[in-house]
Formats: sequence, structure tokens, C-alpha cells
Amino acid sequence: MIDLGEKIVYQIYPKSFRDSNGDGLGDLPGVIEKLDYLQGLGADYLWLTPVYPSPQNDNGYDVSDYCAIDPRFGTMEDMDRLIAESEKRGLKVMLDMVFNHTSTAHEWFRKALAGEKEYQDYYIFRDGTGDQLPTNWQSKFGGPAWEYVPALGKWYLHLFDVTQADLNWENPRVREELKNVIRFWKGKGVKGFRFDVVNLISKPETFTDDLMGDGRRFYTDGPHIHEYLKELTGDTGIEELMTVGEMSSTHLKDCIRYSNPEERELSMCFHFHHLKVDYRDGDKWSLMEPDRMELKRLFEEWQMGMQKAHGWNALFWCNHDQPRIVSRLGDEGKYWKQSAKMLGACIHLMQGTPYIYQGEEIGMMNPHFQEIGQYRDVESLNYYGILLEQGKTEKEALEILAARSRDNSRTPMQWSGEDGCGFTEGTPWIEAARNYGEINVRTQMAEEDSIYHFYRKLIAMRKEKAVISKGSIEFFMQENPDVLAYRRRYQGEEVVVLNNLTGKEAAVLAESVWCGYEKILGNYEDSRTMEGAVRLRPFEVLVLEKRGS
Ligand code: TEU
Repeated sequence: MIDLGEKIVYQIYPKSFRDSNGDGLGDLPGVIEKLDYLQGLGADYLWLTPVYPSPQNDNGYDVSDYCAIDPRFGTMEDMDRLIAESEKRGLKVMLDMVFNHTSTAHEWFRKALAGEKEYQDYYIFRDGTGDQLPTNWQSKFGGPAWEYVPALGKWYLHLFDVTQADLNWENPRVREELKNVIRFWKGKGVKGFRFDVVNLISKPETFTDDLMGDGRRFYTDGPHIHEYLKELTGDTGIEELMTVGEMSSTHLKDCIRYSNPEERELSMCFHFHHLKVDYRDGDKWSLMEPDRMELKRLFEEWQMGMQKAHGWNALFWCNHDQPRIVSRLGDEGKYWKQSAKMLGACIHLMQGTPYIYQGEEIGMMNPHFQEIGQYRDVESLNYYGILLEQGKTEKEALEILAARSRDNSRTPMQWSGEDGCGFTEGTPWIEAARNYGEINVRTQMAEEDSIYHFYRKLIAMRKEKAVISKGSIEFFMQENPDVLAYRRRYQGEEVVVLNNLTGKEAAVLAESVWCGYEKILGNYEDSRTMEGAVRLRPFEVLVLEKRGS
């Protein structure tokens, strides 16, 4: 069994990581070039988002062949080399399995369109006429979740883009095909899998209109989801590998089952509730100041809930779908460095397995695009149109995208201050953030006090201290809206983590919180002694260890 609490996963979005051939797109040889960097950081696993053949309508999450490499990213030899070179450095490769849907360019879907009944059963088709949608469900990228194929007189379901057709998991042949994909990659030496929106794969028996929402309540954590996951894991022998399910709009009770080892489903889950605390009325496209009390409540609910029932959390702020966390909950100006470090510590010292998304470890920010022409993401482009239709001005719509677009995290990795920011010698497929001169890996590796070195310390601390990797967790000061405070305990050892979530000086700490403890990590340089009234400074994090523990 893997000791999940000791592992760190680094997420790579290959398209924006490192371009080795100057075509403006990142590629696998580019990832290989950077393996030493990842080893130096202390990562254990690299999760690569999809590099399979794809029309790239959703940047690879529209897969047209699960067992090959898109020439834009390289070759199968490159992948083999990446796996081998990673192993040499003690790194394991995790791949992204997009099993809820395929691209409509996939051979299976093309055969379905050509009238082959057998392949129509691979997808979710419904007979009908072009003027009558089967249900009122909405696609997650905007617009109806159904598309009509006049030649067949049928609709097909697509919870995401119209070119991403949902697979029919009720069909055992589909399940077998997907198991073969896992077996293929496992045979190549891949040591982990991230399953894209895997809690959406089990659709209800009958399809009905959702009078209360967009349809998600019918297929989220759906009727056969636990059976399907047990079957997939059991039949492919991936139980001993590292697996993580991306759980969309999920429930705690299901995540416990997905990740409790006795259930033999997955190692852990991503959920997104803590990343919606700045959505007004749950609407991503409606801006609001983050609700910090809600953030604290959610952390407590999920950490305590998973702990109690032996589930396991994937710990993360950032990924390729989320705006940059410093721009969102931290500070882009005076307290950039402090806030990036505080946010890192806040997540890394909780119970679970931490994930770092490329660039997070150097405090990369949203790029603040000003024009629609700078965006590439299908969801952003769709919603720009929807927001205008709803009556927003172009300026308002652009402000919303600048805060919420998935492209905020997809700009090139900032390796250096040179032209192309060390990402490419060509023209990048998406513009880099303008601040790469100041914010880049080269500068931060050279600077002792940098965010990069702070992340290295966080990683090292998890590996050195069993209280971080194995300890229990409890929250305190829950009535205080500014400070997120928790305590970890393990075999007589104790560590306390105090995070000022705000840009203001925050509450005075009761003496009982710090007396008898010593500071082992913080994000302010000076040598303030822990005496008398201890106030947390803007975005300050204090990590305290009980003396003699
Ligand atoms: O994302 C699932 C998902 O629902 C989101 O995070 C989505 O981006 C968000 O809800 C939109 O507001 C996964 C992948 O991470 C994402 O990149 C893919 O586009 C999506 O699945 C479809 O495969």
C-alpha cells in the first residue's frame, strides 16, 4: 500500500509547460527537460493532463484515441522515455483518463454516426425529432446538453462540449474497452491515474426534465457509480497504484466511499466546494468577494468528515480549470509573497495528499487579459457569448472572464525572464502573463526567501514529520472569520497551523495557542518573539510545534 500522506503530486499541463521544438506548444520532450526541476522540488508523482490524439476542442479532454500520443505532444517513444527518465529520478507518472466521454472524432463515435448499432450503444442516443430535446439538461460549458443528428433521427448526450459525447457505462462492452485502456498504460509503467469527472459516468435509468436545475442532480454520484468504480479498479489491478477521481459537485458521503480503502474504489478525491466560495448563488459567472467563513466551514466539514470515516482528500487550490489562487484569495501587490506562502502552507499541512499545479510554487498570477482575442478556452468563449446575450456589456463580460476563465491557469509556465519566458523559442499558443520578468523559476531558485523555496520546505516537512503525513486534524477558532486554525496530532507530537486569510492584521492569539510551542515555519522574515499579545500580520502563517513533542 502506498503511504498516501507522504506523497506529493505535481500537475503538468503539457501544452503550457515547456516547448522543446519552438512551435509554441509544450510537449513531452519539454517535460523530460524539466524532470530534474521536479525532482529538486521534491515531487513524487507527475500528473500529465491528456496528451492523446484529440481535435483539441477542449485541450485534449476530447480524446479520439486513448492509447496513442498526439503528434503535437510527441511520440509514444517520448512517453516511454518520459516514464523511464522519471523512474530514474524517483518520480512516477500519472495519466489522465477521460472516461465520461470521448471526442466525436473517436472511431467509436464515427461508427455510431455511420449507423452501426453496436457503436450507438457505446453512447447515449435518444430517438426523437429535431424540435424536441430529450430533456432540458444543460451542458457544463453552456447551452443544451443534447445534440441532434438528423441523419439518424437521434439526439446524443454531451455534458460538456458538443464534440465530447458521453459514453454509455451501462454497456459492459464500454466498460471492457476502458479497462483495456488502463491495462495498456499500466503495462507501459504508468503508476497512477487521475479520472476526469468520474462521478458523472453513471446516468439514471430514465431521463427526465430537471425542474430545479441543470440536470446534474440526476447523474452526479449516479445510481451505479460505486459498482462501476469497484469493477474498474478490481479488474485492472490498479488498487496498488495511486488513483484520484475528479468529483464534480459531489457529496461527502460518496467521497468517503470513493476513497475509503475498504471500498476498493480509488485512493482519493478532488472536490471543488471550497473553490466556489466566491461564486454568487453558486454561479461561477457571477462575481463575489470570497466568503471566508464558508471556506473555513467547508474545510472543517470535509477534513473532519473524511477523517472520521477513513476517506482521503486530495489537497489543492489550483489546477488547469481554476484561476490562480494568489489572484483569488491572496494579494497580487504588496503581500504577494506572503499570501502565496500562506495559501501554500494552509493546504499542504492538512490531512491528505497535496497537489501542486505548475507555477503555483512560484506564485504565478492570473494574466489579466483585456481582449476576447486573448482567450482560447471553449468554456470562456461560450460564456462570453452567453454573458453578452444576458445583457452584460463587453467590458463587464471581460471583467468576469478575467476573474473566472480557465485560461487564467493555462498561460505558459514562467521559467525565466527571457522572451518566451523560457517556455518557448517561438510564439506561445496563449500569451504569457506580463509579469514573467519578475515572477519566474530562475529568479526564485536563486532567492533563499522565495515562494519556491518555501514550497520545498513544506514538502520536506511532510516527509520528515509523521504528524503532518499521518496525524489527526481538528479545527479551532472557527468563530473567527479571519484566521483558519488547525491542529495536527500524532503519537504525542503536535503541530498547530495558524493562517491569517486576510490582508489586515488579525485577531490577537490567546496565550494558550502559542505558549509552550515554538515556531517551525512562517512567512515573515523578522525575529518577533512569541510573547505577550501575538497578532497575526497580513496573510501571515505561523506553524508551531509543541515543545518536547
Ligand atoms: O473538468 C470538470 C469540470 O466540470 C470543471 O472543472 C469545469 O472546468 C468547470 O466546471 C467549468 O466551470 C474536467 C477537466 O478538468 C476539464 O479540463 C475538462 O474540460 C472537463 O472535465 C471535461 O472533460
